[in-house]
Amino acid sequence: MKGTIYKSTGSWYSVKAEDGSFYNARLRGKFKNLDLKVTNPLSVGDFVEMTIDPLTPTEAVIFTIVPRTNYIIRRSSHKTAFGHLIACNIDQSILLVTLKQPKTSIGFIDRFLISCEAFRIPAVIVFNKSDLYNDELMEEYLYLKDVYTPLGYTCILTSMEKEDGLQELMPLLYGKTSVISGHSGVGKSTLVNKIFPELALRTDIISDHSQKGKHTTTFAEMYDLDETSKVIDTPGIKELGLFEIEDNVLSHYFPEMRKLMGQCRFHNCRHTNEPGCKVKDAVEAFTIAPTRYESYCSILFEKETHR
Ligand SMILES: Nc1nc2c(ncn2[C@@H]2O[C@H](COP(=O)(O)OP(=O)(O)OP(=O)(O)O)[C@@H](O)[C@H]2O)c(=O)[nH]1
Ligand SMILES: [Mg+2]
Ligand SMILES: [Zn+2]
Repeated sequence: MKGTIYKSTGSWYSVKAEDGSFYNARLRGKFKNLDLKVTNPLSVGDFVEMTIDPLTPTEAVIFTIVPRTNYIIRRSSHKTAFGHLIACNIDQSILLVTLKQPKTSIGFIDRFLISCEAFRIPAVIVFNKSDLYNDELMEEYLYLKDVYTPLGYTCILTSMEKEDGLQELMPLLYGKTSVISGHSGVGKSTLVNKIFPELALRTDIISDHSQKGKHTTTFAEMYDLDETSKVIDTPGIKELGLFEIEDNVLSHYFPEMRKLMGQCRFHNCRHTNEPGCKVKDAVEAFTIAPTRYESYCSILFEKETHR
């Protein structure tokens, strides 16, 4: 029987079968993740094949993972050479950020967007907690919106507290599987609770956590909005290590640099000190945002020191 993983809590998976019923499932025997070095062999969003245990009809055994179209992965916190799968087979990434309580860094936003570009996952940036923004932070939001919108990332300003901005976000969720990511405490679960008011129980649980960054959510979980729309709540990301991105392709994951591909004097230009570099020209002309170029350089140099 075919199924989709809705939740994973270590070695047990909650799987929704084709017929709509949920099973507690385990993986059969030892299961190696073919080409990925990851700490978890399966994640939310994985399509699997399973057999139902005739003795315990609510339990199933997974024996096949259908090849993934994409995945979001972060570096494992305890085994740094390994990744941890957050979600698979997704259509859209909703990156929830805040300019206050806690503040999301621009470097983090850019790293996250690069990993979305690498898998061609469209990304939406939701700036939450607008109720806490003063004039200066509102200006910062408007600046960032001007930076990211032309690159193809829709920016939305929300306040879950005031229920502002949801009317802009909701239409983007229909007909897709969306994963909601971001640092701990930015309001991911609060958003999921607004989308699914019937999960009121969960609201109760998290409403106590008035402080930031407590890592309230510990496992990713998927919810059905309707037949064709799914939303995945995920645990807060501390640090986003990038995987498998070579120096010479890094700029391809910056849409504004990708546009200039092949125009530099040297075909293997790294866009740092080379003469005749169109990317640097664009940075000087402010057609590439300085913050974006800074992110590019910091990732490039960080990769060098890791060698
Ligand atoms: N002022 C304000 N607080 C908010 C807003 N949205 C969420 N919060 C609060 O922020 C805190 C953290 O929210 P959560 O939804 O638990 O955050 P999370 O992103 O799920 O965090 P993790 O599960 O730890 O990754 C809670 O106290 C929320 O009530 C908002 O728009 N404005
Ligand atoms: Mg949460
Ligand atoms: Zn160049």
